[in-house]
Amino acid sequence: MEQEPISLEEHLRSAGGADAAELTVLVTQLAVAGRIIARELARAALVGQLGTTGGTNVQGERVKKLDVWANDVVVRAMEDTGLVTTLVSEEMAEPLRLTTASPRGGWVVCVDPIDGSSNLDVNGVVGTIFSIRRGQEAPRVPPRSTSPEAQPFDPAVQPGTAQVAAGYIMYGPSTLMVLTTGDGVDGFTLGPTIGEFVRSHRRMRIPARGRTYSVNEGNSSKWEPGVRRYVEYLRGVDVATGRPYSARYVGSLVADVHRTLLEGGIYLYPADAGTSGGKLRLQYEAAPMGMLAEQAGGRASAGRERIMTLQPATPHQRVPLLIGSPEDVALAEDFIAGRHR
Ligand code: AFP
Repeated sequence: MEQEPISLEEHLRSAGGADAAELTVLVTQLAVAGRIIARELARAALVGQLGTTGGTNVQGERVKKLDVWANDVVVRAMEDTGLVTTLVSEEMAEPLRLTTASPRGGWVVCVDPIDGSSNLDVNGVVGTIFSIRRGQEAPRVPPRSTSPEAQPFDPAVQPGTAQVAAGYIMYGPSTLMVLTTGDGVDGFTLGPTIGEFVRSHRRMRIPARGRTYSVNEGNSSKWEPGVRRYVEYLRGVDVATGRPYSARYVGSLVADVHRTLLEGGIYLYPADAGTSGGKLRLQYEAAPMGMLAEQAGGRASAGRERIMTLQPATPHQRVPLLIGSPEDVALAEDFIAGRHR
């Protein structure tokens, strides 16, 4: 624990740089939304907030009451900043376009208000995932083509490399925000008495290799052969390579990636064989987790390419995800490419 407790706001302000002031407002507002969501989760069963709304979202998933409720909390928090031009959310079919007074051109926020919704009614760990990008296109060389068929810049669909900040808020035994603004990864625990996020995990680094793998093995019959061989390899017995790995799967990306960042190993959500999609959404699941993993010394891959450089075609585009320790992700890619049998 640090000698002097450092609050989230102090940490952000000390980052410096032209964006620090506005980023501090955006991230501390997300922290406020996180505190409100944490309180509601704690009392949800007492106030009829468990269960579904009866509707489905743009992903075709049954919507939980808390999915919609948490989305409203995040939308209000971002609107109140006056800094956001575009809000992409798992719970909104179309991006929300807002006007901004930001002298820096405004910001785009992509968010999964409740990640791991299937855990809500069983009192399991869930989280909020967020990703912050610029509202205006950064100068590029060569400049974007102006020909009629060229895609105009759309702030709602940008690659992971456009992220200025990314993080998640994990609602577990403690409420914890894990954040990067492009200079390493830090964790902030919500002090239950002071109601402030205080830095508790300084400069998090993922181990080069782990002993744990995290995947929904129920889908294994749908995986491509390379993925199946890789998971079979992890279950093989070989002391020298630390196998068999232990299997851990919470069903919430936030919980499974958080454990992986701290203890090493790999989380996978592969695509079904013959499809490129996978389940996880690029903009508010894979890309923010990818930035965190890379900033902590890890890797994030779609199997054959780096997650962070993928250009989404739509706000809710899905991608396969392999994320975790650099050596584990590299080995998984070798199996997928057939370089390892
Ligand atoms: P929800 O937020 O819709 O529950 O999805 C959770 C998630 O996107 C991710 O958090 C989990 O790792 C993964 O999906 C769980 O998916 P399966 O239930 O198919 O294993």
